[in-house]
Amino acid sequence: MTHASQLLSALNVPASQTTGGSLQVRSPIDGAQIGAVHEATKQEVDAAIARAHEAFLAWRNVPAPKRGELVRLFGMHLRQNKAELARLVSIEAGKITSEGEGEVQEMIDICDFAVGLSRQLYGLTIASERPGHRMMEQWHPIGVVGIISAFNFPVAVWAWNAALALVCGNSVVWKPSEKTPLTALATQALFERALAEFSQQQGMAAPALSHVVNGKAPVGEALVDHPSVALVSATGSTRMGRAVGPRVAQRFGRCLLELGGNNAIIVAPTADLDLATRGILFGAYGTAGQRCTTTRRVIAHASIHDELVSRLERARKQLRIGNPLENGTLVGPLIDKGAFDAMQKALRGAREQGGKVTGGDRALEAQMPQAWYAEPALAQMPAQSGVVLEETFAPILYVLKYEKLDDAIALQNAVPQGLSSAIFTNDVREAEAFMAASGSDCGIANVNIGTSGAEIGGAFGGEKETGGGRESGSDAWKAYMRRTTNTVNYSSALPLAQGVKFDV
Ligand code: UN1
Repeated sequence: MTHASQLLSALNVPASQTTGGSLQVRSPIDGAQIGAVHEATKQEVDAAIARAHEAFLAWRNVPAPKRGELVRLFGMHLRQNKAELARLVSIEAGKITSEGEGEVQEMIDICDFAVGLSRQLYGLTIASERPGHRMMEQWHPIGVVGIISAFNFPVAVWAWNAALALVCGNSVVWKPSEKTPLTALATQALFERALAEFSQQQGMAAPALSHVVNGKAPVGEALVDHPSVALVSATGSTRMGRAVGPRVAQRFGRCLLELGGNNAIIVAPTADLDLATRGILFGAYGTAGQRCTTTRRVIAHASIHDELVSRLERARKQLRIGNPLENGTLVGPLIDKGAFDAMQKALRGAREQGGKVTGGDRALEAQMPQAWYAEPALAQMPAQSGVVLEETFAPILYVLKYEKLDDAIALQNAVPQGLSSAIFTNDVREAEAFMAASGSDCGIANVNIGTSGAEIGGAFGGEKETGGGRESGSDAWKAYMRRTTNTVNYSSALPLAQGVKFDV
């Protein structure tokens, strides 16, 4: 697919960065090789971190609204290059065109959010118990932020982290997925253009605020173990998070983990079934089931279960599978053979557990023998066990039945992951019960809308094996800063807190 090289050159990525390296990059669309990227050595990772740390030392003293100006310029470059970057996302990650564009739009949105935030890094003032004293808190930059991202959102996840980290006064070092290094290099090239413009505008030398280190696990490990990386923000599988979390904790670094999901939609008796069907269809089969927020389970009330399943079946069969760059395609390829094999294994497991499975076969093998397309699958399950408890990154929807809402909520919560969840109901009591403390245990709990496609304005992340981190909107920025509590005595006495006396 020569088109990737044209896009890379339009995005100002030097050919030397994307050819001749040991990391082969393939497009999941047809399996063709589209690049060969250099893999960073440990020394190179260390050097990038050292440069990022040096940049941080200066950047932390730049007023936050000025830091916002850099992110504003970056957002402008993203706007100007949206079509090219989005197409590269489609080619490298296999997303359909509108989802590739949506991904770049998320980057633009988070830049806008971060620019506003750069004037709103508020700390509290706190009433002191002592006369003539004042208490307050300040939020200061934390240092180098290491970002580890996954193939399925190859650039947006970096942007959620980087835009906030930069306005907060930090620098970033990015290890993208080894499956999607090209979009990372293109994003970095756009950022460097913004940085050059900013530096010229400010009359200063461009600080080395952002670095990309490509490669496999050892590159991630070098980032994770480095004492100068104050925060490691990692998105990916629970297995990856289990490896990263303790290593960062070992050196008392900070972690922001956004790991697997096993997201469910409860469909209640009063649900608008048209809406529910559409929400489930996009949630389960959009992005070929490769979002951490993908709908993996439907828990349907017995009274509407059969009707819902027949609607889903009808719609599922109409989904057009194919080249994601072609108009009308709704389901693109899986990222690679490993993903297809995992899907087949899960479907075998579902059948062994008594599930009734439709779909799931390989598609378009004759046209694209080196690529891995699959029919979306639906599995009606007798119980929630085995494969249903696992996150399989593929378009498989498990359907379960319930009688009482409490049972549905218990089922929805009875998985190890806790990212996203939803209920379709027109009963306000049910909707509120689902969102209450005793309702969904996930980081995201929606009503009459699916589990995926969250806006950047809210905090994004989840509980349990999802890792507990929150990225993106609301007050997620606080994870990228350190808090200092300041007590100032403006009296001429020295009263101790809690009334303690200590006079000689
Ligand atoms: C992910 O799959 O890693 O809610 C994140 C969504 C997107 C984010 C998905 N905004 O689907």
